[in-house]
Amino acid sequence: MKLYWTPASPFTRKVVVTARELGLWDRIEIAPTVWPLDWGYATVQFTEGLAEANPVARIPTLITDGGAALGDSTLICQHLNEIAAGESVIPDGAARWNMWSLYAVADGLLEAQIAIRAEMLRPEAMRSEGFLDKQRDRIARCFDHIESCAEELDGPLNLAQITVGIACGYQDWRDWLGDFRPGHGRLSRWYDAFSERPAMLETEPKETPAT
Ligand SMILES: N[C@@H](CCC(=O)N[C@@H](CS)C(=O)NCC(=O)O)C(=O)O
Repeated sequence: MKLYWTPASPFTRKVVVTARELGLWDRIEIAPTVWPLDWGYATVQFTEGLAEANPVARIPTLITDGGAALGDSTLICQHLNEIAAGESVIPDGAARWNMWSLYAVADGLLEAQIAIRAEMLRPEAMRSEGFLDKQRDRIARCFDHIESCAEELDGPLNLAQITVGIACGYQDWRDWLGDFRPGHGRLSRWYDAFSERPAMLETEPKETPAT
């Protein structure tokens, strides 16, 4: 498999953490991507092969062993879960839909974080404070929701936990997003432990290398 990747992307980190936790990481070849800083508001020069494989031209994009291009992290994680031998991060039965419910909140939180990142890349005079506030409000509601059902983070490892952990990590890394901990004690304590997992430590976010 081949993964279009950068260490700065939380959606890509979700895929990498999932692959590591499922024991599939050594089956994935990395294709590093570059992102000129105007990517947030302009069409940029794409890394060779990315737009040809996935016209949406976003990462993560995974080329499966069968040659299918999967251009969405949720889809990629489902594919990885399907081919993993014995391991699973998607529970069966009733627990499955509780997991997907929490997952969708954490994934929406990631989308809001990235929307702010893109807006912050615009020249200051072009930024919309209303848009930024809307995303900040969404992030606050999502963290409040996760805190209110934090007991769901305590079971066996699943994709919702991975996504919540990555959202917390992104919030810490982009310090202009603000500290998620005040008022979220159970989530904070859970994240302190979760962030020590080897798959989390080995994928801590970094800026995209220039070349
Ligand atoms: N829903 C997509 C979102 C992917 C996404 O937004 N990726 C960002 C990086 S974190 C990207 O490639 N942005 C480049 C662009 O929008 O031009 C997923 O889950 O994979």
